[in-house]
Amino acid sequence: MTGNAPTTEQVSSLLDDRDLVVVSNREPYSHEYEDGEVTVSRPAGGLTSALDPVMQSVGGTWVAWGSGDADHAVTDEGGRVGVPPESPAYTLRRVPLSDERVEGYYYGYSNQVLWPVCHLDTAKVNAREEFWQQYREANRAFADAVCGEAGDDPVVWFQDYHLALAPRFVKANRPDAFCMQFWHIPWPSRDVFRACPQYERLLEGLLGNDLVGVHTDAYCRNFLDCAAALPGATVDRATRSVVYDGHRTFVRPFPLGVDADHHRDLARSDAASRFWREFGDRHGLADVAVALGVERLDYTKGIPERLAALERLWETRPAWRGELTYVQKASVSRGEIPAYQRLQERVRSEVERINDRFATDDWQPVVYVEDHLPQTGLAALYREADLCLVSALRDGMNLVAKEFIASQVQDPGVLVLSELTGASEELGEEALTIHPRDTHGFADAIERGLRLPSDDRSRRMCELQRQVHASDVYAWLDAQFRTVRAIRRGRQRATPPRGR
Ligand code: GDG
Repeated sequence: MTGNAPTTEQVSSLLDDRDLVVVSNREPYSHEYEDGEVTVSRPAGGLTSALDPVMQSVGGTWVAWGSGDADHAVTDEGGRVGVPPESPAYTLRRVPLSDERVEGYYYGYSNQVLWPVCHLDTAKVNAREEFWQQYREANRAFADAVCGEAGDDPVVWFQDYHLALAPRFVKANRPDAFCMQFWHIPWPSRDVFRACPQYERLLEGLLGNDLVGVHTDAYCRNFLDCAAALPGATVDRATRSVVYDGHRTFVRPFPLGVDADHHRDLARSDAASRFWREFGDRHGLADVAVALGVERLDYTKGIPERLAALERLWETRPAWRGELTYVQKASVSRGEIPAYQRLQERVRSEVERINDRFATDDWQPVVYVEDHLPQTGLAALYREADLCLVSALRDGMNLVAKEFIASQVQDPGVLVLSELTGASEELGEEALTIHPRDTHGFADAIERGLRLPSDDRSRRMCELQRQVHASDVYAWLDAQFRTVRAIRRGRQRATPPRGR
């Protein structure tokens, strides 16, 4: 946690000292068996590692799927365990889900229906009836766990698209709860959202919240358009709110940021320098320009489109052969789903083909890494890269772009950014903006980035860093908790005092 993190007093006062219950699919700590011993995995993702210190300081409850194989061996009879394990500061309540439920709820409905719909790829939707049943049941299980844990008047904060139905289930049981949800992926237009057969049920579930947060203004408008078409719902665009079933839900953009100070410090660390010395030597990166891509192997991230632009560059501007190496850090993700398996095969075979086509005795065009890197390793790649290429076909925000910016502690690099990311709303002016399917324009932008004069690079990076530090993950938390307080104050004023 860095100096920008809110103090216990700040968070508690914004929440009026009410209990905070965070609910997410992934858990912040998981217990696994390793050679018969129980070991603990630490928070990994950006969001988990930002919320964990907040939870440690305010001490609430985190409800999540217990996915580790030793998870249920260390909990009490109610599924609870204190975390962090060495000095417990808050309660992790683990929700057990059978393999069949995970298959249908997570790999099925969440990632083969909601994910493609929200990323505007409706051809990939696989709307099997049993996926929906499992999604409903899993949401019911999360909601039951929340109701079992929450004290009086809690603030319950749901994360993401895995939990669209849970807020209404919670609200039905616990009308005293203030329910809020952050939707981390894009919210599509109404026409696209209707590709999902249960779109009305999903909206009803989400409108059980008091506050729904999305990354951008555009997603906020799309959400209101969808709600306006729900029978029985009334949308008030002036207050950006929806009244449904007698209850008002506010919808607001809260662009997520990263812990920028932390990423800057990682990039300055000795461990990052050591990592780079070894990595750079192994892959012959000392005397070439380096372009970098970092992502899960997901069809929304535009990896084949990026490889096509790089191939075009090496093909039409051969001076860059031997001068520019592209490093692709790719993590296997959702490998049980056929569309993801196809993408993995396609990316690996394209990398091989491009390397076969252009490689020389002492130069390899694409360095492809699937290993999970330590944070310092990733920081080293960000720091040393001359270009970061983000070419998503759709992306709710894209934190890689922001992590790259925060890690520019030496000679500043250049961000090449897809206009189809949420991040483009904030960073598009100082990044080199591309359309990922315009191969020619994309190749031009790569070359332009490589030739950008140093004063132009510094000016752009300075502005980008100002932006990323000003809108970091703690500003994101603060904006949401302030909105919670404003909504609650507004409601208290609207309620006539009792007994008069
Ligand atoms: C979803 C939305 C939205 C990757 N490889 C390694 C590693 N990573 C970390 C990165 C970054 C994270 O993974 C990826 O975050 P993104 O935001 O780019 O993408 P999604 O996973 O799709 O996230 C997205 C986000 O939610 C938050 O709301 O921005 O639009 O799709 O933090 O650093 N980290 C380490 N080693 C790796 O090898 N340590």
